[in-house]
Amino acid sequence: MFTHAITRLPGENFASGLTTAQLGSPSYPLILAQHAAYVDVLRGLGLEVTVLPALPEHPDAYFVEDPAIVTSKVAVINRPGAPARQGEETSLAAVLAQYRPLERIYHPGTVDGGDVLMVNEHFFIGLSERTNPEGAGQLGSILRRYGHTCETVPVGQGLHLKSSVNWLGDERLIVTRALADYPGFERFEKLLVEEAEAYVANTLWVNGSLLHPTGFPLTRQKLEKLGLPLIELEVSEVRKMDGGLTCMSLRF
Ligand code: CIR
Repeated sequence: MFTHAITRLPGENFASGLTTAQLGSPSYPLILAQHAAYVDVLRGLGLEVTVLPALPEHPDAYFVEDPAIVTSKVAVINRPGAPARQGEETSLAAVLAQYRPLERIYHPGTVDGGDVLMVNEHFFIGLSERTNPEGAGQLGSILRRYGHTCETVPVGQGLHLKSSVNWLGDERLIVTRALADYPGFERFEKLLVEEAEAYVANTLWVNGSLLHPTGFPLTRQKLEKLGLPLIELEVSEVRKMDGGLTCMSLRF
């Protein structure tokens, strides 16, 4: 169960962040409202939520999931894979030091937290354009030193590993077709997301509830069969910046 979450407000210049999505220009008032609704949902699920101020020099910094990883035992300060995002991790370190011992990823390693999928004490580390083998190796050594287990997964398509696969509690994953047959996921029951609804693979488990983006009726029907509380959130403006529900918080 999570007791805390760290989030960061999007800044006025958030639209100058990195994106490959061609979904039009995002609205600042709307993303602020969507972010506020997200924070409210986390609070409603019993988490103590820290909302950090925007970092004007890093327009993507509200995607706090990427510059750090927090486990039950340690916080890892990442070296983000996109040069424009390097530096976001600095102010997070001071915050996370209140909760966990800190470890770091060093040059030439790069790791984005969006590539790190936690399933209880086991970690799947995606190798992507953002997380390189050196970074994954450093992260693996840190995690093992703290008693965790881990393995790497080639990401293939999508920005991060968690763009395509997420944990739904127990031994269940939500996963796109591209990763559904990955041997490392064999032991899981899989909720398959069709190509047209790929974005909903970024569904977030929080204390037994599932937060998912609005607008994916086929997958919603499958999620309903799990019998877990479902919370639908509008994240249109976040999606325009290649982000999703998992990206906007660190939960621990
Ligand atoms: C980026 O390209 O880095 C941001 N615009 C989006 C990051 C999304 N983060 C995530 O999936 N964990």
